[in-house]
Amino acid sequence: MTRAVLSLGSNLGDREGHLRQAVRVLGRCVERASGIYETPPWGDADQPAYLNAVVLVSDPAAAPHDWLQRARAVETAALRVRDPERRFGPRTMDVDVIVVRDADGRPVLSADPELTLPHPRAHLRAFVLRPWHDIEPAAELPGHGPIAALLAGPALAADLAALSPRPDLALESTA
Ligand code: PH2
Ligand code: MG
Ligand code: MG
Repeated sequence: MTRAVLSLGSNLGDREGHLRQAVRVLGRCVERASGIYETPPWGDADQPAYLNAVVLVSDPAAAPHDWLQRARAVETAALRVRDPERRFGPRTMDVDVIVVRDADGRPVLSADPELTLPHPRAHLRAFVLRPWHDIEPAAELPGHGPIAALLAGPALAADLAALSPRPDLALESTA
């Protein structure tokens, strides 16, 4: 049994459709889904704005690495093409594994370069922490403390101010 926090992002094509498809592909694993935010591109300014959201997932049968497999399956379903020249470049769908917790709620730590846990840049990314905080306000990012404290700190203030909630969009389909 593991639980994971996954960050979803899209900045090419039908961005909302890609996020909703991600939730469909993840299926019954999805316990909670955040609202959608419009966010300026981080890390590589020369690309369109993103839609970002976060989902909490769990599966009695999933080992930590299974979440990476599933993240890639979601990206493949959105026909993502990887550009090796642009690590932080545009993409139809990006699913990042932010944290994984074991059956007792303890965070899984991993230095595997394929799946580093917790995600090594999560503490720098308002577009991850803000939607995550909306659905799990007491969460902690191992090594960095409560995400509420990270969001209240000066380092993220400018990025947070640049996020716009998109209440006109919804991650979970009622159709
Ligand atoms: N993902 C990236 C690079 N930059 N910027 C925003 N706002 N949102 C993202 O999801 C994002 C990004 C590569 O993973
Ligand atoms: Mg990413
Ligand atoms: Mg990624």
